[in-house]
Amino acid sequence: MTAPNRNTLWATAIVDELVAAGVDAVVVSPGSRSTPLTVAAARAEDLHLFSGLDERSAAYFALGRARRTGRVTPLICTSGTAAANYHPAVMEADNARVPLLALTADRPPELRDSGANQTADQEKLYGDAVRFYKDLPEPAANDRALKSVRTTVARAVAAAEGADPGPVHLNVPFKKPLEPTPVPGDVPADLDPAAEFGRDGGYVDVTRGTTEPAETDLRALADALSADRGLIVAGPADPPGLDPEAVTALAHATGHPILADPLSNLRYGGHVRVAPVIGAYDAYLSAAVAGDVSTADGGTAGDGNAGWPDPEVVLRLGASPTSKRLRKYLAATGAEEYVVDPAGRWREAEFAATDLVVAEPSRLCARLSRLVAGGGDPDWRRRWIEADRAAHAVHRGERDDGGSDGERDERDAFHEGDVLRVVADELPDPATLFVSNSMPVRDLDRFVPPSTTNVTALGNRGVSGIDGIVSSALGAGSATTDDLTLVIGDLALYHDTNGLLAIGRCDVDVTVVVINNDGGGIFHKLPIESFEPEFTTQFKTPHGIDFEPMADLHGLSYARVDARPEASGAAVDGDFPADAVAEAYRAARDADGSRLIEVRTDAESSHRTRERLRATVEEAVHGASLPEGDG
Ligand SMILES: Cc1ncc(C[n+]2csc(CCOP(=O)(O)OP(=O)(O)O)c2C)c(N)n1
Ligand SMILES: [Mg+2]
Repeated sequence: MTAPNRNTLWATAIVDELVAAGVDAVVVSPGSRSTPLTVAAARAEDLHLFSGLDERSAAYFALGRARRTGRVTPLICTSGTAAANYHPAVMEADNARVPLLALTADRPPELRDSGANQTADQEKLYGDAVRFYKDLPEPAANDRALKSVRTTVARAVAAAEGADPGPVHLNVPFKKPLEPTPVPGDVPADLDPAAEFGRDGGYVDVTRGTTEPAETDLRALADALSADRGLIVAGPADPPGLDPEAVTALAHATGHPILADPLSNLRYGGHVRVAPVIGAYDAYLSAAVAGDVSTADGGTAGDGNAGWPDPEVVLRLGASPTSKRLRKYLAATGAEEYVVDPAGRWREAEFAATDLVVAEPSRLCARLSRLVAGGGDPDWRRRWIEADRAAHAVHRGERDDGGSDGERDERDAFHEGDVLRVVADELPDPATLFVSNSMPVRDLDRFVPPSTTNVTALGNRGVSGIDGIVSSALGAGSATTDDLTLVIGDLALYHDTNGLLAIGRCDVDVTVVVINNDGGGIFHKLPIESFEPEFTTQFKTPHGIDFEPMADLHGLSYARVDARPEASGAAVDGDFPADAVAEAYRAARDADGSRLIEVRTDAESSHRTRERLRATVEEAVHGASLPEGDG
C-alpha cells in the first residue's frame, strides 16, 4: 500500500531496512519530531519496541542489549537535548565497541540556526565517537532518494557491526505533517517498487569477512607461543565475546594458562572444567612479582621476587584487563607481548606491548592451536593453578591472619568482596550478571573464582562510567531468558534510578544487589583518603539515601542486610552477613518479579580487610608480603 505522505514513506523505508538487516528491537523515546520514525517502528512487523522515557537511560538500555547480543540496537528520539542525552552511552559504545544506532530527528535545514523551538546543532553531535554519520536529506518521494536512504541505512548497520564495531548516527530531518496523515499527491503512484518497498531481503546485502593474518605470520606467532612459559591474557571481550572453545584449544596446545578477566567471557562456563583458567591474579600479582630472570634449568636467578619467573611470551586478547596489578605485572615482565585486536586499534596503555596482531581473536586462537608445537612447562602452569587455589582459600576464610583453623570473626572479616563471592556462588545456571564500575567489578575480578556455571558477566568498562548501569543491565536482560542479577554501588544506583522504570515498562525482571557503603568506597584506595575534610565531603560523599522507598516507587520487593561491623547482632535474624546475603539472594532468585537487596557495608573497614587479605595471599603465594610500589 502506498504511504499517505513522504515522511511516512521515508521513515518506513528506514525501518524496513533495519528489519531486513536483522534488527529485532528498537528503543524509542517520546517526542514529536521523531513521529514518522516512531510510527513506522511501531507498525513494523517483527520489531520489538522498547519505550524509554528518558533518553540517557534509553541509550544505556540499548547499549546493554547490544552488548549482550552483539547486534545493533537502534534508538529513536526527538530533536534538541534529547539527542545529547544519548552521548554518554555513545561514548561507552565507542570505547567498548558496542553496535548502537542513534536515529535523531531534526528540524529541516532552513529552521536550523533560526531561533526555532527545540532546535540545536545536531550535526556530528557525537564527533569522532561514531563509526558512521550522515545528515540525511529531507524526505523525498522519488526513486533515487529512496534508494539512497535504503543504502545509507544498510551502510550504517554494516559500520556499526563491522570489524571495528561501535556507534553510528543518522540525523533525520522532517517537516510537518509528522503523522501518517494523507497528503494528496505527495507520493507518486509510479515509484519503482524496489525504491518504495525495498528488495527481497535488504536493499544492500552485506557480506562480512574476518580479519586474519597470512600463513607465514601465523606460523611466526605460533613459534613464539611455543615457549616454555607463556600466558594467554583475556581482557573484557568485545561483544559478542571470546569463544571459550577456541581459547581453550590454544591453552591446551601451548600449555599456557588463561588469565581470564571476569568480563572476558572466559572466567565462567563449562570449559573451566578442562581449561587452565586463572582468576585470582589480582590478589597475588603486581609489578613487584616481575623481573625475575629464569635460568636454563627452570630455576630462577632473580633478586627479591620470591622466585616467580617471568613469562617469555604473552598473548593478550580483548580490551585492557580490569586488574591494574595484572597490567603493571605484564608491563614489568619484559615478555614479548602480542596484543590481538581485530580493528587494529591500540588498547595497551602501559606501552609495553611488542606486537600488534590485527586479527579476529577467536578465529586466531583456533588456527594457532593447530600450529603450535609447545606443551609448555608444567611447573609454570602448576605455579599459577596453585597460586589461585591458595588465594581463593584465603578469600574463603580458610587461611586468614588469625590462623588456619577456618575460624574467623565473620562480622569483622566480612567485606564487600564477600557480597560478590556469595552472590556468584548462588547464581542460577545460566545467569547474566551485570556489575557496576568502581568496586563491584574489581571485587568480582579478585574474589570470584572461575567456575563451571554459565555466567555471562558484563560491565561498562569502555569508559568506566558509574552512570547508566541499571539501564545497561536491564537492556542486557531484555535480550536473554537468563536470570538477571545486577550488583551495583550505591552512587551508581542513585545515578540511574530512572533506569528502574524499565522493569515495568520493558518487562525485564532483575535482582538488584546494591552494596550501600554510603558513598564512593573506591576513594579509600587513593591517597586523598588522608586529606580531610575534602575526602569525606567531596570524594566519598556520604548521602544517607534510603533505598527502600526507591524500591517501593518502582515496584521492587525489598530486603536489607546490615553487614557493617558495628551492626549489633542481627543482619537477618542473627545470621552471619555472608549467610544473610545468600539467604536474601536465594529468596529473590526464587521469587517472581524484581527485587532490591540492600547490603549495608562499611567502605573503610572493607578496604582495610581487602588490604589485609592481600598481604595474607601474598604470604601464602610468595612466602612474603610484597611492597606496593606499583600504585
Ligand atoms: C559518570 C561518572 N561520574 C563520576 C565517576 C567517578 N567515580 C568513579 S567511582 C565513583 C564512586 C562510585 O560509588 P559507588 O557506586 O557507590 O561504588 P563504590 O566506590 O562505593 O564501590 C565515582 C564518583 C565516574 N566513573 N563516572
Ligand atoms: Mg558506594
